[in-house]
Amino acid sequence: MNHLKEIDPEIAELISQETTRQRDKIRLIPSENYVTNAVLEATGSVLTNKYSEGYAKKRYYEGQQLIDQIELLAIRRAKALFGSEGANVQPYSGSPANLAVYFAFCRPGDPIMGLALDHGGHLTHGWGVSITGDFFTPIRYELHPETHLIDYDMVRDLARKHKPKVIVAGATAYPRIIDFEAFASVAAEVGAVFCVDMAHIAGLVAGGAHPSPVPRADVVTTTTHKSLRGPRGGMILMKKKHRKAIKKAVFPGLQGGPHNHTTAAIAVALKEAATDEFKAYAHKIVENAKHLAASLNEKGFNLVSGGTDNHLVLVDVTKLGTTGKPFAQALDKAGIVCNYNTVPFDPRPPMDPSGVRLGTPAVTSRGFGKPEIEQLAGWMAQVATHIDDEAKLARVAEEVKELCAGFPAPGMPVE
Ligand code: DSN
Repeated sequence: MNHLKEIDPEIAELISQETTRQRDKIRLIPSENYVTNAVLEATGSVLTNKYSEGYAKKRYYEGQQLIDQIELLAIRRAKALFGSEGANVQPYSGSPANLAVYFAFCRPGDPIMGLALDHGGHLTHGWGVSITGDFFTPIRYELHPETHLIDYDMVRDLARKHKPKVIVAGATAYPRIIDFEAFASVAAEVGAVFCVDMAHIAGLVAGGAHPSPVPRADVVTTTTHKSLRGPRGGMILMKKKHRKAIKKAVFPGLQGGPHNHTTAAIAVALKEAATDEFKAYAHKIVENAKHLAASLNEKGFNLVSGGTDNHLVLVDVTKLGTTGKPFAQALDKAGIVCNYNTVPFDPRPPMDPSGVRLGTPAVTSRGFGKPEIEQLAGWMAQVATHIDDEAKLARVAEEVKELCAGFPAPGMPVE
């Protein structure tokens, strides 16, 4: 970063400190990861200089000889990796991708159905403060109060009653496999477009570590930077019959020029995700999450739904005598970064809910396995009993740093 250091030493210094933070801490936010140097290089390339509104062979600017090839390559790779009939790689991220789907199939005020945010859904699945819950009429299904699994009876009942135009399956804090078949049959019965937001699990789907929604869904949205381990961006996969509607909704419906540096980096990530190495990585993410769940269970942590089938673990920490926010803050001081999160039927407010959300994509990228996960669970138990003990938290942070030094993460300079 020699040029940056010279032109803007303040920003250079902040990036350098963030690099150190990512290198020295255990990052457990389930939606974060470490991209490879190849993805970083494509993201930081001259492609950022180019405008290319439109789609390949039909642009509103000249000079697209190479941009077209890049976008077509990304589309081909997305279709091949996920087995989809169509792919749009222009959405700026997951939220615009979801909005584009609603825009493609709904008019303002139409009913759209998704998992309630406080039960593990996403803002853009129709939560009130989001444009998706304001411009459309949200119908929210929830988890079952005892099992904390998606209440498929509720999904069917609500769908029959409200006839949503779009039914969304997908979550940001749901540790179990989603029954796409069940959703597809409800959507078919009520004539809804079936959309799966697979942002969290895209890498698992790519690597065969989670059932794919692609064969059953009309459209599948995703971010590209979570378990898929690409740059910050979005994609929509679709059945052939929906290709035109999605195309129109993304551009000119919702966005201007695509971010070509991101498109190129998505193409790189998709190439990486098609390798046997990535398949092993995807399975290891799940193995590590299951092991983390089992280790935390042993130490008396209370896990939502009792465990996990995917990359994340949701923990209700109130039985440990704390709440989500102070526990997450203490963990951060101990070098373990997660986010506080509501648990199903949470009586506490979102700014200090009952739980924390933990995910294994990033630690798996740096090569953690069983022993490191056990060590991690041990540290988390120590933090739970020493939340206000600054010296203890600092000691754990030193130990965490030492462990991390032995597991260099992709894209991180090694000291
Ligand atoms: N904000 C993301 C997450 O952390 O789950 C979802 O978009």
